[in-house]
Amino acid sequence: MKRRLFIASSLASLGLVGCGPVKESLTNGPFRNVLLSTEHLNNAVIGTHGLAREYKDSDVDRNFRVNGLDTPSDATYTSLAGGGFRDYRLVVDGLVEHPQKLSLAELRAAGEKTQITRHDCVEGWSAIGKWRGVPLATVVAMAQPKPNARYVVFRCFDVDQSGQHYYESLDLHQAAHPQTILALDLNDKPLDNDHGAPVRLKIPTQLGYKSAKWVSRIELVADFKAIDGGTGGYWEDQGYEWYAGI
Ligand SMILES: Nc1nc2c(c(=O)[nH]1)N[C@H]1C(S)=C(S)[C@@H](COP(=O)(O)O)O[C@H]1N2
Ligand SMILES: [Mo]
Repeated sequence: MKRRLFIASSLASLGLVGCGPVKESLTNGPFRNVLLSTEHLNNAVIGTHGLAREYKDSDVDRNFRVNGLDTPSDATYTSLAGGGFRDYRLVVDGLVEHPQKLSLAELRAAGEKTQITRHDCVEGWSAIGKWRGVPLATVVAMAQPKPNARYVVFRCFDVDQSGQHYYESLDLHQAAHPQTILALDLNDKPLDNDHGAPVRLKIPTQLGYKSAKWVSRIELVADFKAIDGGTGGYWEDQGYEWYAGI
């Protein structure tokens, strides 16, 4: 953990990594190889079995930083947000026996849990937040993955300047981790739009970019090679590692 954060923050201080505006220099510049070679030095400490540390209420950072692409401003998202997300439905489909379209009330009724964990961005900043939501495992189980399903892909509402949608993926093992949740609340309030309302992934055992905000759809797939750049996520397509375990 310390080593990864140290590497992340030293790179960040040199301006070599970023989760937002500096994307161009990362992907096209000479630093791409530096990032890739350093990232693979970071062996997982928590791994996929261990638990991320949980904190006390008094540890919570009340001002949780906003990071990443811009909050979606397209007509669909704006009108859903305008209606307090009453018409939002989380689609769960792909390789499942029972596709789902879940309202926020249905999601909450599936069984909420709270966890106070630290979010670690690859740029070198961290923030402790109190997250409340539904274990991803619960939602995946409702849809009942078919035997050939291996990954859970998160499709997001936001797009970058070239029109590329943010997306992320986990394998079923990571998806079943007890601290991997679909968060609806941050610090005792429904997520605000900038933090990913109405539903975001929060996976404290992995780096921040895995915690996809503004999730519109969860798709179960056998592999993700055919999706966008084929590496399993928006940042992965720019060279970040798919496995971002802390
Ligand atoms: N849909 C979407 N999810 C995203 C991002 C994004 O740009 N779009 N940025 C990621 C990155 S790099 C980080 S550090 C966190 C930031 O979450 P926050 O804005 O709640 O701090 O969201 C992650 N999830
Ligand atoms: Mo990030």
